[in-house]
Amino acid sequence: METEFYGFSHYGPNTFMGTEWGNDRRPNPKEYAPQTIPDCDQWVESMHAAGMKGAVVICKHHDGFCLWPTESTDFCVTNGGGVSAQVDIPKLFSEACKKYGMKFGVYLSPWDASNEYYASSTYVTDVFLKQITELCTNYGELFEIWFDGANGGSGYYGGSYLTTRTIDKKTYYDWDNLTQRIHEMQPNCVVWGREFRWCGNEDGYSGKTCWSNFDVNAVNSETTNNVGAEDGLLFMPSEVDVRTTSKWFWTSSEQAKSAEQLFKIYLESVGRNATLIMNCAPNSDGKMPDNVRTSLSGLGTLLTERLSNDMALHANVTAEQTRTPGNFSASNMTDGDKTTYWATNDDETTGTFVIDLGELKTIHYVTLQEYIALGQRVKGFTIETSQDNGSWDSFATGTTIGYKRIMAKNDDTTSYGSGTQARYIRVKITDSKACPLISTVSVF
Ligand code: FUL
Repeated sequence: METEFYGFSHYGPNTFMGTEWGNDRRPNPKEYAPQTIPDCDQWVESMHAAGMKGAVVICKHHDGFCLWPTESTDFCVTNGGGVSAQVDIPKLFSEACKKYGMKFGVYLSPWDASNEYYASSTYVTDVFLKQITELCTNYGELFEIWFDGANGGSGYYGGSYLTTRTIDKKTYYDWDNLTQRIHEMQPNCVVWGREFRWCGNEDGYSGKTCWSNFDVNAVNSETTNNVGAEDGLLFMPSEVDVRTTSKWFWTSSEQAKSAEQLFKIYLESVGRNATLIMNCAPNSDGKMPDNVRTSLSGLGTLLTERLSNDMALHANVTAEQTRTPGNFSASNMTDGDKTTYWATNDDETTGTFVIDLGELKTIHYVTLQEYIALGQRVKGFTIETSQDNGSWDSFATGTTIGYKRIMAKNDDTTSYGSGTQARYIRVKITDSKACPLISTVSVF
């Protein structure tokens, strides 16, 4: 969750065919035909400029084409067109991530439309696990492995160039075993669909109420993924996956979303207790297109201008309740140390604190963070502002906080606006599953 914001690069045969899920036939490996070595350095540089802290590269999409020289199948870069045989995408991409100080992750589609063994157990043990093993051992440390829920069915990938082969997504891959194997190779890598959940849409938002807890019976239900489950037994945070254009793979006519649109997505994902994975699709020249680059760097500028200068850092905070004994004082929320936190006593599930900014300031956002290592607790809160510590105006009302909740005035993410004049900010935790633990309050 602390990684917060990272990228996705959809690139492969689809980039050259102008498709999202291939054509109604098995692609010819020669259709993946880079004429020069793809410029992964420039891809990652573009994502870094947006403020991302990591990036995930597509290594195999649903078409089954492996973008690295693999022993698991011939359907890979070794047999592609152009300079393909010299291209090892995870290698180039991981080197670029290292250069820009970004975490590195891989996407590997479980569903494989081309592999002759798909739907038999041989595929899982001798193809898919082999691919996972190659990616987990040859390219350095991974922070995330992305598996994708799309999986066969009655469309052309399940039908016309393969005989329809349906599998039970829950049991076929033996996820318990695969997850364990991944952790043996990559202890710090989080596993898609196991340790974090898809947010339930591809439009760039998590629920205003967003529990990191999840109900084991609800895994992969689109309706519940956005909100999570207050009493779910799994800690499985929401991850928002979204496109910077309207497609996952590049096509020549694609418009990029504006920096303002991407900023709104950020507020509605990172700002709602989810992580954000934003797709940036390179073109068939192996470059990140200019329009995407412009929006990404514009987003980076907005994040710096609007969310990096914390006016509450080292500000004076007083709380009406403070846990004793121990160091749980209100100043822990503004000390810039995410490992310290303010807490109430065990029997108190509400609490109030006031931040004094020292002078009148123009504020746009108030950010709250729970000390999430001890579980997500808060169910309701209000934020008010005052110029004189006497009369108070409502700023916003919310439900869950979680790892991070960014509140705009009235929780309205649509426009930056002219801000609110305030010296004092009062936060009331109105409901919590257990005594609230707040590690950070920030004001921007
Ligand atoms: C979806 C896939 O079908 C898309 O092609 C894309 O990879 C997206 C991230 O997930 O389920």
